[in-house]
Amino acid sequence: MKIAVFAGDGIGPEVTHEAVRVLQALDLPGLELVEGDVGGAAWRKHGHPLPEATLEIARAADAILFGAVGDFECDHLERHLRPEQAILGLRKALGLFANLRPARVFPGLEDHSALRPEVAGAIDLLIVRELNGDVYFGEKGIRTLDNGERQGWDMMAYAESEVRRIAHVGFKAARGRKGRLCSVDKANVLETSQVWRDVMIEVAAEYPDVELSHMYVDNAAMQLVKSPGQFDVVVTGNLFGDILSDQASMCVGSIGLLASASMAEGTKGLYEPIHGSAPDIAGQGKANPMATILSAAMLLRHSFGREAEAARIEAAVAAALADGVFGGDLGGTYGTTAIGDAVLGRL
Ligand code: GGG
Repeated sequence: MKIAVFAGDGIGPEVTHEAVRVLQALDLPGLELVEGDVGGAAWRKHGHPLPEATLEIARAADAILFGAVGDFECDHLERHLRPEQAILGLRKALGLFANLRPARVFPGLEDHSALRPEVAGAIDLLIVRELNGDVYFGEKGIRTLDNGERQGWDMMAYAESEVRRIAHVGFKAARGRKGRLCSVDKANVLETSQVWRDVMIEVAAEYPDVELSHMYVDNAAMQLVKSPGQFDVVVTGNLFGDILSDQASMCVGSIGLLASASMAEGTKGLYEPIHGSAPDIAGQGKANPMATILSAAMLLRHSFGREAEAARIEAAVAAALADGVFGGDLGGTYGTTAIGDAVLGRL
């Protein structure tokens, strides 16, 4: 049970530390934690955000627990040296193409000010974000136009095979839930989205028990705010999924609560909070580690089949929230360590 732990930048080390404490408290047989450098922290030490040594640790591990990357002090660097290239590089190198981002309202948070109580109880959705394609990985550059202006460009592309494999993940997930899959695209404007939609319809024929619907991304953003309870599984591309899942996090209270699993064809997975490095609160002991603790639960479930332990962690987080253990992100006063202690005490 070899787990690579890549804490990264900003609040990454603080929140990852709490998730590791939770994993260690479970007394899992054969648990081995191997740390590696990523992001701005790795660039400072090794001159690269994803050093070869870190990639080796990742390849040798059964699963990866990832904190966050992002560092303003690296803004001047060329793109391939920026901290974010660590997570993008890991996703690409390990073939992690499917990102599962569940969002549900924990008991005790229904009346939280970030929510509308009348819709809160109904929210239990899963965003399936494609992770290896789209503008993220297309060719890109900055060129000079004839009039002397600089023009930035990013190529957006999706091959049928890339859409097909994420479609299967979405349909299978919907099959294990309420049986509804909403595919989000921008097919009225983008050719990539037309291919995306065509493939979704083709794959749907293999899942007659799943109800497929389509939504333009602008409408999906609006519907998420208006009536988030209508969604079961949402499958979408890399960029739209990145944006919509941050939005979904505020439907359930805070981005500090959303965990994620990034999956490959095999069993290896990378697990991380959906939030970034939050440099404004880094090192102050203020960050909410629950999203990372919940990511550790997803790690145990998806990479090791340890459903009982995963459920124990999730129940402990839910119990802490029900008892009012709120971090600053939820308007409370609990700090990072206190939240970790509260979850550990309820395990
Ligand atoms: N834990 C998530 C994280 O560190 N995010 C920073 C980031 O730049 N992510 C890129 C992405 O998810 O698309």
